Amino acid sequence: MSPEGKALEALLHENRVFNPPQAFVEQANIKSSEVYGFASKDPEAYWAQAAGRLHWFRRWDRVLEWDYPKARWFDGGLLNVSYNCLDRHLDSWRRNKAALIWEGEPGDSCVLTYRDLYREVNKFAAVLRHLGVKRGDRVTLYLPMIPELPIAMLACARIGAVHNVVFGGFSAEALRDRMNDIGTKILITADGGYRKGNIVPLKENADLALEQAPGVEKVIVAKRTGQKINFRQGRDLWWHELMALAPPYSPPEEMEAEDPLFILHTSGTTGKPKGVVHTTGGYLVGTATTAHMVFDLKDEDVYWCTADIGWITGHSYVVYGPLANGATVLIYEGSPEYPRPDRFWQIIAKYGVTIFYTAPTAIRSFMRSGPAHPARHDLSSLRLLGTVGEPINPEAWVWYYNHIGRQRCPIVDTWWQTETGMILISPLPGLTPLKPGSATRPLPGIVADVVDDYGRPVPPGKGGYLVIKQPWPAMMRTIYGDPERYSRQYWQRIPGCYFTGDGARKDADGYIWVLGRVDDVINVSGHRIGTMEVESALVDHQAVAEAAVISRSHAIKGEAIVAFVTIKDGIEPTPELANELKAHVVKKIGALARPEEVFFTAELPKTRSGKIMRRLLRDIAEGRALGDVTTLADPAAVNKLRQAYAAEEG
Ligand code: 7RM
Repeated sequence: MSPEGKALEALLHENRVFNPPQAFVEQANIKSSEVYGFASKDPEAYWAQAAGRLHWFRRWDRVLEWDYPKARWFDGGLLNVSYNCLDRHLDSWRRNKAALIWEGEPGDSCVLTYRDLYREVNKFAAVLRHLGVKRGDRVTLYLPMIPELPIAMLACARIGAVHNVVFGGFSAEALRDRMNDIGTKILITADGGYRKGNIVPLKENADLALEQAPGVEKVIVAKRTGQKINFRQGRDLWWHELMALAPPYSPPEEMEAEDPLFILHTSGTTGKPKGVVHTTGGYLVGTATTAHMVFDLKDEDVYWCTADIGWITGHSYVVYGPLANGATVLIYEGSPEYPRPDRFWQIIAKYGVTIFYTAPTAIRSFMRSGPAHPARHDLSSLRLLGTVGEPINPEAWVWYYNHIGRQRCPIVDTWWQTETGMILISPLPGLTPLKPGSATRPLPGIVADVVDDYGRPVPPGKGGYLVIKQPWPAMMRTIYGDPERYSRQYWQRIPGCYFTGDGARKDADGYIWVLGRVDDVINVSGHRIGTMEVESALVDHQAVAEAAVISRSHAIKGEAIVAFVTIKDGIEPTPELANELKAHVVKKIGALARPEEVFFTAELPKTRSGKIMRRLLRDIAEGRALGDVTTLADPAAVNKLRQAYAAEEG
């Protein structure tokens, strides 16, 4: 870090402001900014009120016990997450309301009402109990996006078992490591799943993983594709056969607020994946209340978050937050591009989706295939859009606003992490004027700031580290099996604060602009530049679809900027265009950010959740052997890219 504690220079400035449309304001769940004042004056009273959204078997004794960096929320309280997401809705007219609308990639579909979902969850809870699963036992779920996945999660929650969802796109090794890390006894998987018209061989992967996961006693297999699989007698059991014998009711356990609900692994920049532990009470209070405020959920909504349930976004905002609110949730199994690039728009029109929440990387790929695809479909049901996962460049924001929201829908740019469990920084859609590219302000009850290495707030407009200064209910409680790493990595880096690992700047209005991970920072001639800012400038050029910027060592400047650029269909990747792009960055940011090199590529290396793996691009630019590629969506593409880069470098 620099001696003055100067963390990051913020160079891009976006001045457009979009006010919430009057029609939206009038019907919004949160109409008055008083909630911010109330929450900051008396945070515990605010969170107690939020907890009042839930059903508690026993009320908590204390809202918060904060023994830095250990938090206990709603201690003494007893509740059950599946009871809150299901049972209590059955006492109302919602019993026959659609809870899940499910669409398979091949075009099959089904609807589960709250009553249906309740019945399936009860039966599966009974199945798990019958197999000897008890409170606190860990259960791994390795499933496609089919109803069995949320059913199994809610069934675990019902009996107090701790679920560990492993994204269905992960490999056998990744599954094995995660199961062994947490000591799983039961694995729930499927024969296969559909993706881009192909079958993902989940059971085959699971069989490989199980060869080196001796602690797993039983494997429950849901039938999705019907393809031939190996079945080991005594260990493997069919989901449908177990369910056929299960009783229709299985009582919910009364869980302590601080009992763990799930473990979800997240990859750090280095080292093995961390098992992030989330608990019962605080997590559900946090996700239920933010789903209500940020997505403005109403009973009439058809809500669609496109994230896979295997990521935190799917846990918090496909399953728990929306179902705790009694919402109708759409789940789509497959790829946005199958069978054609307009599948999402076709689904929105088919079901009359009102709230649509997706990732910037998806939006940029929609931009690339062009506005004609959404233009062909009736998207008039949409009333609110959201984004999550990475900073959204203003051009993509404005495209989303114009071509998907058709200038009617506010966009909630929601900043949060696996570790935070719930959205922490986001607009409230009926209240907050929007600036494209900014997640705007911390939600009520959240205290966030931008600071230097010593924890001192940096002046407006200056870059620094994004930190959170007060505990919040859905915060991670520990890393499974490694409490020391929890303290060190998140709470000791900046004195007194939760360290997010993100760089940000705050503008004069107090709006936060997330600049990306601080390990994605480049230091050119003493200027620390967020790679995202350069990327944003590149994507601002009409020829560019997507850009990833990294640095390689440079004798004079310390580091030099290398831009990997994907251009739009039908445009030629010429040396002239490369020069034009360099000039464009200079125009948008300044000469200090001028890329040394612009390298055109058809594909950028991405994780399966769509995050660009800049670490691999750095390896390529430095001519090093590639590091760990096991989390890549397409490991072959990165090798081609490396060869092409080496050839051009001569
Ligand atoms: C929800 C999720 C967390 C990291 C986080 C940021 C980046 C997420 C935004 C964002 C800018 C956003 N969890 N990030 N949301 N950056 N604006 N709205 O993605 O654990 O997988 O990733 O993602 O860098 O630290 S995550």
